[in-house]
Amino acid sequence: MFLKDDISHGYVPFPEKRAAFYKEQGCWENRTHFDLLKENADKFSDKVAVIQNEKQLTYQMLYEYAIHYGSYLKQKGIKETDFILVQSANVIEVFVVIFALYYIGARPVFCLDGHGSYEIENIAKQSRAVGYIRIVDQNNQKDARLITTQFKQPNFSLWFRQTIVSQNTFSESFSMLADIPKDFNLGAQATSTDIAFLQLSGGTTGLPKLIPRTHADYIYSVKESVIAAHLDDQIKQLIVLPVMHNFTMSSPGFLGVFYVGGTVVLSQQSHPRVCFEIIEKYKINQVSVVPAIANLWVNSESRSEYDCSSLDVIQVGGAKLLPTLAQKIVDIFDVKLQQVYGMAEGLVNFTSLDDSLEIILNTQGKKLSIYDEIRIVNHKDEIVELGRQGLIQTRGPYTINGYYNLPKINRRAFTEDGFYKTGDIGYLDNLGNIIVTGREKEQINRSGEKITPSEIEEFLLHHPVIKDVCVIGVEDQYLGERIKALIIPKQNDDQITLRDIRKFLINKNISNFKIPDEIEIVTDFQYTHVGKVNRQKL
Ligand code: OOB
Repeated sequence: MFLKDDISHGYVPFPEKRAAFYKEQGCWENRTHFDLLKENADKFSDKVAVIQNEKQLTYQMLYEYAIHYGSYLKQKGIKETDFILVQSANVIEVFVVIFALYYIGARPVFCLDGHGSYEIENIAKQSRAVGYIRIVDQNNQKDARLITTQFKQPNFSLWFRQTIVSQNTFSESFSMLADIPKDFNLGAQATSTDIAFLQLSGGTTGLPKLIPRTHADYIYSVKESVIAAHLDDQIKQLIVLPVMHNFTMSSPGFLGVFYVGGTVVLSQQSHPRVCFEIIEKYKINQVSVVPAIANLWVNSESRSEYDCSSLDVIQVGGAKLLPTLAQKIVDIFDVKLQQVYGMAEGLVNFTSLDDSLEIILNTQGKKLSIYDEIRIVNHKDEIVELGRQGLIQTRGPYTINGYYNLPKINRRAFTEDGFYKTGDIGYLDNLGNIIVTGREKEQINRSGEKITPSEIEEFLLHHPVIKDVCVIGVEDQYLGERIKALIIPKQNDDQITLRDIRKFLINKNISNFKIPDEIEIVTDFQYTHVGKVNRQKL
């Protein structure tokens, strides 16, 4: 069943035939995210689900808080199927908020903590969200005030805005619940094939690309990821990447840990000392990072000061992991490495924990589901010979069929037979492992954060002394890629510094991670034979 309202707002459902097939094969189960939490509360009751510093939640507490906060949201006027923006640091309260929304059948729109009011406003417009919940860390309160005052209220029928400050205890964070009775009858759940939430595609621009994931397709990807990552109830996972990211949520992520009744421990920082201390203290056995963090950790002198011997698996994904760094991770941490190549649009690939070291170091592994279809094509969409490099396209039981509310972009991003054009370049070996070698899409991958160059260029063209600008990604030892702006000034003697540029962009309220790391003043760009700036050459 698909909601009429969603269809009229541009949700592209799975084609009937494929949907029937995935159901028949048992991929899609008839349960929602809230059903999962309810089952977990019954099964794992007093087991600790989440820890952040001195705070912790058992499965039963998480369930009850979610119902309590959901009752509060409902009283505030949030209705079933409403889209609510959720922006959060890596704090424990976020889990309560997400499951509270699922409880009342509302749908979170997952924003990144780093997003500024510019992005938040665009995401609100695109999703037609009727509310915004910002969860901040104690250290971060100034930033929260900034966002809520700068944010212009869009013209919606209801605009609910709320900031939860993560304080010492839950009752302080959720002090608004004091007078609200917990009402177990208030919940109005979605069905499993409804949109559960919207996630953002990498490089969110003025027109954010929103990814609608259904309960059934997402839970299926979690269930398969649990198998691929060999999770069981002994899992103690450190969360260091942003909680709202797809990798952190489902590959296997915290949902995978909840699925088996394990424990997640949150860190707000990726600094080696901070993370090593948590690993030692809680005997963490699994963590997922991007290559830039892995690089920081393997090169950290503080490594020998902490006992990280509890670590069994380090997962690395989100950006290309070079084999030399991969080898260092295995040697220095004495762990199993698991490479993960995935995308918020759906498809995820894992190396197997039982693969040979050769495969683990050099490939991004195999597709998660036997029903995933991956094809490598040339520019005419023709399938190339096995082992040949080309464009990666995919469709399957948990890959979307279109972005939300973007019919024009969908015509370019998906093929007629429903394959998503990932924009990545790579090849398959004869064992079915994928090797990602590059990308065609105009995107910078800075420590796993995706940036669209044209968006930054657009902003900079409004700078009073800039005549023309080209933003590119350049290789960086620590970040993978850093952002460089090549600038042609209006007058030869115009003075432009990196500080000016940063200040100018900060004033536009865009995410910090999109701000150039470097600038170069040039007199001209290099062009391709069709007159486009030759980014590759630059
Ligand atoms: C993950 O998701 P997104 O949506 O932030 O980014 C997806 C893009 C991919 O299309 C690819 O360009 C790049 O990030 N990427 C990789 C990679 N993993 C992602 N490029 C090379 N090697 C890898 N291992 O980044 C994401 C979602 C779920 C699980 C893991 C990562």
